[in-house]
Amino acid sequence: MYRDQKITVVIPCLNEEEGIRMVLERLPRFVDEVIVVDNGSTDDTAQIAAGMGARVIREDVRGYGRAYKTGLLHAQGDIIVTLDGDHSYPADSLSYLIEALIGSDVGFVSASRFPVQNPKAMSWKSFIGNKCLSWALSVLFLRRVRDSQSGMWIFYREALEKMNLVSDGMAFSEEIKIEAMRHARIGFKEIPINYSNRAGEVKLRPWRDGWSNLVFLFKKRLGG
Ligand SMILES: Nc1nc2c(ncn2[C@@H]2O[C@H](COP(=O)(O)OP(=O)(O)OP(=O)(O)O)[C@@H](O)[C@H]2O)c(=O)[nH]1
Ligand SMILES: [Mg+2]
Repeated sequence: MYRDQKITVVIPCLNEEEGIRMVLERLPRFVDEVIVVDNGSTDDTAQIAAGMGARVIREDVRGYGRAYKTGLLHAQGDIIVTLDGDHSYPADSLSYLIEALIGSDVGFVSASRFPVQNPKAMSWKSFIGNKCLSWALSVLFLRRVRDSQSGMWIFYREALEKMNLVSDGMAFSEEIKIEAMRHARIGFKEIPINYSNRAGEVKLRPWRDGWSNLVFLFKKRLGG
């Protein structure tokens, strides 16, 4: 519990045996529930997470969004925090991020990796891809967003009831932010965080994922 709020952390994982141990070790003790969504890993991610006390939920259909949709269905906390299993987000900074949510007038906070504090943490391809997608989102939805691809969000669970989340892929990251900012009773803001190099192998397919995210943004803009 943190300030009388039950806290759930949801972590989607595809072969993150290297990172997940470090992420779980760094999580603060006040976290009430940790859900690791195992997206068909062939390594020891699930065993390590379960051994460290996380609730492991299996989702065999691959996809970042798919993994999140399954994991979020099981979350029971008042406040949900998400992050990658690759140890790139600051798992020990949860109180700073939760305070930012509680102290604000919005229901959804996204942790922005920009401005980049450690230039080595993000490849140039990811940097350019993120900038282009963030720019496209900002222009299409008339709202400045610095980091449309951030995977660390802090939000009230009740916000989920108001959102229409359908994407199975990486575009889920933009979709949840757009849904939050468009809904008058949720509201969206970003706060900066420190970001580190990921542990383990890169899973992102920059060209394919970048392109499908861009197509998603246009479809979402046109389709409502
Ligand atoms: N790419 C990808 N990630 C998945 C999938 N299912 C679960 N994940 C997890 O979702 C999180 C985000 O994926 P990453 O590959 O780290 O994406 P990213 O953070 O944009 O890219 P990096 O900068 O390489 O970390 C990680 O914890 C993955 O293990 C999937 O189907 N594809
Ligand atoms: Mg990552």
